[in-house]
Amino acid sequence: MRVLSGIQPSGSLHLGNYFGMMRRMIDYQENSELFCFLVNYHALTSVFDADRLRRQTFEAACDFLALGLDPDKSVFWVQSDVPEVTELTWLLSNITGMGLLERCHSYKDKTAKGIPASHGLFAYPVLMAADILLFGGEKVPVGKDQKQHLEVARDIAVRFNNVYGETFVVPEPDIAGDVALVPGIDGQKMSKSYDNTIEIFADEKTLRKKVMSIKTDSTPVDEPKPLEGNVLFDLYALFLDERERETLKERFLTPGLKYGEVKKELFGVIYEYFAPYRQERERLARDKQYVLETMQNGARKAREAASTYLERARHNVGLDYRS
Ligand code: AQP
Repeated sequence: MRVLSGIQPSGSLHLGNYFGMMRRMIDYQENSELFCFLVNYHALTSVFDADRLRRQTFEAACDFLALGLDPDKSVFWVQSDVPEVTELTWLLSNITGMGLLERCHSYKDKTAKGIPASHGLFAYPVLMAADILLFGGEKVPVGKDQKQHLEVARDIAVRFNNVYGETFVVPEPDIAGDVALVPGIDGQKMSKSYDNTIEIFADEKTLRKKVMSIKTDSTPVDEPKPLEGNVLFDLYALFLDERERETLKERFLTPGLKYGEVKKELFGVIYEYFAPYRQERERLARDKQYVLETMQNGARKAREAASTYLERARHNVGLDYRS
């Protein structure tokens, strides 16, 4: 089974990225053919500072490797190292109806948040479809926020196959129920562009500050706390197994619980959870050459896999006029 997914180096990677996608991807490498990539072309829709994009791309590579992505067991690369994806985007664009893209809520959400309403942002789901179809991705682990984009990718694959004959694998989304949408510290979806994230590798001081500023309701201490829409509860639960979650539920429902104390506790839990990876993260950040070589090797493998699907697509649409 070919499992494939990408992540934008549009800012520091956060708990939403980790639980929605990264951790699950790393688990998949044990028993699947894993294709994982950093989508820096996508990040161009919201990052307009070249140095920042370079730095964040490198840092995202360090994050993934430190957390356990094994470049020998998987194909791990930077999107722009396989520029064929932009050619496929064009082929797909011509069979993608405007209505399909106009329905995408991510475009509306992002422009409402001040991200420029560019053609790139509007066409984002077509590039994402190309990312998946170019490598024959069968299963795509994503957070719930990407569900609609996955449906668009499926629609595009089906339509292309109908118009030009069997060309692409139709991908299946893989969305884990319990971590489907991780809230940010303000209660909206945790997102790099909403400035509401808890970063995976934040330093101790920043992490503490972020956790202490998680939005809570004003229920008096001596009353049971609501669980529905409780950001503090939802974030804490990410780090617990089922039994521990039940215990946390009981604590919230028992009068006397102080949000401030739970926040301090949660800070410790998050810090400890990622502590084993911190040293490796720091080592990788210093070993730029190793990281860059790793990404280069990954790009070579990805390019090889891409050629099968791109050649087939070029042939099926009739670009190979010499044949
Ligand atoms: N809050 C979230 N909960 C669950 N999953 C999430 N993901 C992102 N945020 C959450 C999942 O992480 C993967 C990579 O996401 P991405 O960086 O490619 O794009 P995104 O979904 O748009 O993430 P951000 O942080 O919101 O980035 P910006 O702000 O730059 O657009 C995806 O599988 C996503 O579902």
